[in-house]
Amino acid sequence: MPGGAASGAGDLSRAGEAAAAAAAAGANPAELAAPVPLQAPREWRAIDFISDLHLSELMPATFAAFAAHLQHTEADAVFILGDLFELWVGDDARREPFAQRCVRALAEAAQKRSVAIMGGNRDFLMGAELLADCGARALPDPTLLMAFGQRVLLTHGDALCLADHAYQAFRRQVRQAAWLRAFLARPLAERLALAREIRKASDTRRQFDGEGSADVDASAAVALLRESAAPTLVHGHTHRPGTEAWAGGFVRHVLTDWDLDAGTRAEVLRLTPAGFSRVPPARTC
Ligand SMILES: [Mn+2]
Repeated sequence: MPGGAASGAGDLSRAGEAAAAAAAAGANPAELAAPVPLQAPREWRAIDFISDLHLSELMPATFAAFAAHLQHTEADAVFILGDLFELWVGDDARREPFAQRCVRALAEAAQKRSVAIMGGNRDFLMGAELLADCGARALPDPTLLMAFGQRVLLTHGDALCLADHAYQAFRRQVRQAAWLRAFLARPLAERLALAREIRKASDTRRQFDGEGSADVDASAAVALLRESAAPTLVHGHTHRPGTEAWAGGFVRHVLTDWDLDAGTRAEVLRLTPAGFSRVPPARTC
């Protein structure tokens, strides 16, 4: 990596190469690797799932609710399933003022409970340096969580929106090692400008998110669930929260996005030994 533009780029390049090799093998239409198993510690009694907070300095109320939840939730763990950030342009951005506030909130929470973070389509460039600063565990996409005797498949969701061919082509492109290297070699200021542009330019936004009408492909999702011997899928990305039963005894829980600035949306999906429930974010006492 000439000039050391981003010291986390080596890991990302290797990940990109592995993804490209897997894609070339052509076995998995969703281009998802095999789920990585994760066993919850026996003493845990509750796990929170959230996603799609799209944090930026332009959403102070959303950030405040997120920070309060991290601090005050009664859960033993908070699992963030992608798109925590509006756009993450590389770990060298972690010293930007707003990123520092996010890092502090996460690191403080990580002193009290387990914090695990999965990359989404907006922040898949989050790397080991950021996660180390946050005291957070990396959650690969997909992850097979085993907790309270249940097997639950966790994914951001974008990789399963198969009908959106344009988005899938874009996704393949931006996860290739050469693209990642070239992108991370661009000056930080230029990458941060892209992060600002994505909020204003709907074309750019659509490129990164795919078509808003796209949904997870149920048959691909069920195939993945079958392979994992997991009856339950939890994902975000589509911003269409709800719980849906699929044929064969499968269930999916879709997380809501958070917006307490322009909107009134914020919700936590909680797993306990009694099952799943949806609860409002914990607030400052
Ligand atoms: Mn997303």
